[in-house]
Amino acid sequence: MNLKGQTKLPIPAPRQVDPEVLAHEIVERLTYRIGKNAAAAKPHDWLHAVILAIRDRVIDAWIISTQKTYEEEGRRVYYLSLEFLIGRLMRDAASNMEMLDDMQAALASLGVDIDIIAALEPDAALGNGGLGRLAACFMESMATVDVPAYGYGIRYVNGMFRQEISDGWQVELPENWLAHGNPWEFERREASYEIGFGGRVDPAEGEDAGPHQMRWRPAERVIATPYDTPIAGWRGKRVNTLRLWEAQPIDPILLDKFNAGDHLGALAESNRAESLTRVLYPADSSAAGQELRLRQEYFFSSASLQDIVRRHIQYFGSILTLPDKAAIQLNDTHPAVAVAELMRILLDDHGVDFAEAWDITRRTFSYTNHTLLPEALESWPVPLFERLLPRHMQIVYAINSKLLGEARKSGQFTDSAIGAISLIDEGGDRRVRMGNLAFAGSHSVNGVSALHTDLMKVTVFADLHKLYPTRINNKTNGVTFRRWLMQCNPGLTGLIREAIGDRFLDDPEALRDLDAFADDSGFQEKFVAVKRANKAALSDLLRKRVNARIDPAALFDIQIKRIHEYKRQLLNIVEAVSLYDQIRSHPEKDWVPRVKLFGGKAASSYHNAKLIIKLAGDVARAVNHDPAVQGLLKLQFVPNYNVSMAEVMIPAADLSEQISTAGMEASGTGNMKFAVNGALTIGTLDGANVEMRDHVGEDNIVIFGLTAQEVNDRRAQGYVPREVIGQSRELGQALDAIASGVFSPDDPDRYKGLVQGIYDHDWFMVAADFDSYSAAQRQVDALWLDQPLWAKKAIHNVARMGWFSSDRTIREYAADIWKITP
Ligand code: B1N
Ligand code: IMP
Repeated sequence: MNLKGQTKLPIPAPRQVDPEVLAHEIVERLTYRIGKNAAAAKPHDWLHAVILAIRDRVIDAWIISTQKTYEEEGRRVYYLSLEFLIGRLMRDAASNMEMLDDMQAALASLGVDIDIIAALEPDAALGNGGLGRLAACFMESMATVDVPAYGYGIRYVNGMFRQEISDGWQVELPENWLAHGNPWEFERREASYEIGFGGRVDPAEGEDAGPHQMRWRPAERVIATPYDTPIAGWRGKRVNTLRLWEAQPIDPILLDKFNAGDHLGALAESNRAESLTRVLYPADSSAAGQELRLRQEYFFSSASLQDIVRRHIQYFGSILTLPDKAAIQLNDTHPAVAVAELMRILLDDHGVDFAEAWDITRRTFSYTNHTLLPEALESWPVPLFERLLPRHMQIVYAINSKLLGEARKSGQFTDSAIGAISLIDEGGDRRVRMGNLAFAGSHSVNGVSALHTDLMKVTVFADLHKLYPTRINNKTNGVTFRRWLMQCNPGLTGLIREAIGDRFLDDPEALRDLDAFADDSGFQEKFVAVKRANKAALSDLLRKRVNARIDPAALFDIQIKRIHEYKRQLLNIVEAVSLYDQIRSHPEKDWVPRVKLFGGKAASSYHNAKLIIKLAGDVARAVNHDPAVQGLLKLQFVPNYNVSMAEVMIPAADLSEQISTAGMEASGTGNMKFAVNGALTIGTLDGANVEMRDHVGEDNIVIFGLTAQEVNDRRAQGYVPREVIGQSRELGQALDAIASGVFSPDDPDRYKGLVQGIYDHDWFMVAADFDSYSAAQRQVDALWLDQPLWAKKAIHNVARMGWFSSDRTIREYAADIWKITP
């Protein structure tokens, strides 16, 4: 069927937006869609009705965008990601459709407080942290800069777990974000596909079957059904689709078994299918490694590719032109099996010969690498891969033979270098290397910050880079300023508009004009007042949530991100302990009142990360209640850090902690959100911090610690942390206090092992960077005492962060990788 003719169908007329019309529409939705009148409506009903009213506007624009995409017949982008960390959508959609103020007024006229109902919307938390949130920022930016794009992922029933803190320890609880239904999504049963697992492979029958053509007969099959969510860009210019797959059984119930009395057996297949998309793996920066994870990866990659190929053939007739019309971006290696899946579709379903199939595949895919941490590089045991995906295993071997043939022919590689290029890791148990598969199967391989990209070329991908020297390129991450400035910080946004007008709303680089106000004392005062109001709001929230009393006048020093040893929350806590000692020893000094806030989740199986959370709580208890500290230092661990919490904490920060061991944080994106909201950064020269320093200027950021090169050199020379600790009295005292149970009298040995690790190997260089970090913190204190100077530097940060908009990042992807001009 050719659908081109359909594009001439009439499109809906634009709707009016004013408070009166909106109020009417809300009440109408409440009545006829939810079945309640205003008197009976509960807050959740109002939320639902409001979302439906916004959604109608979004749908109008969605239909127009979709038609435009079909008419233009240009290349589309497919962003494949196992994670989309979206957060709430109501304010985002209303603001992007330019109806937020009118909606607020409409609700007020109905006696409903928009803030109260907005807070009821659950976070769509289908991601762990930075990687998933980046995918969400990219979706919004692609719509904003008018790139026709689809996001493809999994509709997890249980996304990121809810974190509770019980007796100081992290407890993980399931979060049911779909409990009240999801008004943003549309089930599309007509676009379902079958996904196979296991079974056997036979040679294809028929006379014209080629030598590479096979027939895979899976032993097990499930159905993938999509749910579509519209994603609106700024000013509703374009609305793209996020398509998330749900697994369903082929037969919901086996009636023969049921009738024979085997009630559990009758539902076994159904449960097995549904468990595929039940939960998000809560691992950040580490490979999950279980069979269910590989099943999830193949499930969503196969469904997405079948959908992409189906759409392409429907409109363009032949699969051979796929690369001209489709650019598929792999968000890390989680969807890398898609490379083998497209090869299978080309070879087996369409009889394309191997060389041409490989050419089509490589022209279609591109791959983004997000980490160099060895524990995060995905690889699958060959026996598991072969059992689950026997046909794909054959294809991986065939690709490998071609790849290694090319490497040999080039004559520039030793046997060990050939081993590093291979798709199969032959050391120990044999494993399929997903990074090498993604690299080989793509025409572009990008890193996410300049430093990270440089390191890719000399570490994991050194040999592949030598073989294909033009393939690696950099695309420094960015964040969407709609959510991370305009929505989360209306006070600052209003102040900026007053000062420099509205141009920055459409072009974040126009924030530059604010540089002229950095020295203006009148503007500084207003700027400080906005920050102060945001701090008071956070302080109120923390009083309600965790009964914390924090003074908005103090310096708010915030570290929020996943808990990971390389991110060095431990360095921050140890420094706090040392500061605690110093305040007690020298109460007469001019100490700056500081509140240290921590937040973030630990992977369920990550012992040290959980221990670090407990330590933060233990130190907080001791410090916060010690009268000798006179309220000069407070610590607070904020439970269940998520996107919505980030939206309150980031605008309230004075100081942003970005203190990873240099060379280990691929980019960071939290760092960017803080700076554009007027926090100063204390950080290492890691990830995108390096480029942030270049943009904001080295006077406006506090850099400390070893560089990536120095970290490397120190390790190569044989780093002895015990010697370093011996030379730093402050560090030694702080570590010994922690190790000896000063903060854990109920269990004095609790932190022995953790501290011992620092003495023995200190892989993350906490000791090596401690003195430099501590000195940097005292530099921060001194600066705080000069409030106008602090304000000036903070304003420069806001003014100079425009380049870190994800719109810029997406334009670079479009121009250099996808080759499309929006
Ligand atoms: O991706 C972010 C970067 O800003 C961060 O620096 C980086 O750490 C993060 C396995 C990951 N890298 N790898 C992951 C996530 C889930 C998983 O199962 C690895 N996350 C990052 C965006 O570029
Ligand atoms: P970063 O690791 O500080 O760069 O964090 C990147 C971004 O990911 C943050 O700004 C948040 O938007 C998001 N993020 C990080 N950790 C979490 C988490 O535990 N829950 C929800 N969002 C997170």
